[in-house]
Amino acid sequence: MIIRPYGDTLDDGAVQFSFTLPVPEGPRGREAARLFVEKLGFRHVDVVHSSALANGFSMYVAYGKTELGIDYDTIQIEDAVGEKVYTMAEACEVIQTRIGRKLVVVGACTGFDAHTVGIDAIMNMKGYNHHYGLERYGQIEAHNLGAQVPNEKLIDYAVKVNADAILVSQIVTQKDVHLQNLTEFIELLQARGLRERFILIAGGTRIGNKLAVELGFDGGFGKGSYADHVATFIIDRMLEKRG
Ligand code: B12
Repeated sequence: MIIRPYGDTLDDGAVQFSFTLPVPEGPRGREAARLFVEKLGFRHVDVVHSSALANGFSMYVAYGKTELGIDYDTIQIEDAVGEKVYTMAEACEVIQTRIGRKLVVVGACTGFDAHTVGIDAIMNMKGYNHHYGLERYGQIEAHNLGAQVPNEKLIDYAVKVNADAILVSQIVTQKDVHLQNLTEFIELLQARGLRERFILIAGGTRIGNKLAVELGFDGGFGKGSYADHVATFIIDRMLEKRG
């Protein structure tokens, strides 16, 4: 099935753009914006909004139409967890009966990244969007170190409490700082011979399972993730490791 974006009518190919240009707002800026969208291959381009941002800078909203489409049937995704996601009660039951001890999970938002809400959503007692966080799980000992935690400190802490899994949150992705930071984290673990000791999970708005695995993590979680997904992933990995 071929699909394409639409606006007024199904299949009309309409796309909305929003971008800034380093020029003053005005007719010349608007024409530059129109030509830019046309250059991307869109037709029937219309600049519907423009405004000045600061001296010499302006922003634009434009519409354009495309005939390109995507074959939806060929799309494959690689999520970290499959269809079966344990509820909190199920997760605790499996940990108790099949692992036989509490799991220790340590998490932080690392580097200079100050965004705590994402890691809190996964770890804090109250959780997020009607899904309790890992601190609420009776069979999980959760340590949330907060934000702006240096990679070394997170690793030291995980060693100290003998963690089973380490959770790393990265929300700021400007200039690919998340890639540098996550890579440094893996390199530090490798240098200390600790890579295989922990189940490593990366998460954040622009993190997916594929990217996380490419960077050397066991799994990755993006938007819409809950503690349920993370607990399921850790349990499945623990059971896999134990054969
Ligand atoms: C709140 C907020 C802040 C607050 C943060 C307060 C706090 N205590 O966290 C404050 C004001 C401090 C802030 C600061 C900055 N912010 Co800010 N901030 C936001 C905002 C509005 C919401 C983020 C949020 O809380 N989302 C809600 C949570 C629940 O969603 P989430 O983080 O995606 O988490 C979910 C998943 O990603 C995943 N997840 C996340 N982490 C993890 C970890 C694991 C292990 C797992 C499994 C899953 C997981 O699960 C969560 C639940 O589903 C976003 C814009 C937005 N609407 O997203 C910008 C945004 C993230 N901020 C941005 C920026 C640029 C900044 C600043 C650099 C601004 C500045 N110039 O000073 C500073 C950063 C300073 C720093 N050193 O980090 C940009 C980032 C752009 C980019 N691509 O890098 C955004 C996208 C805004 C924007 N559009 O420009 N910010």
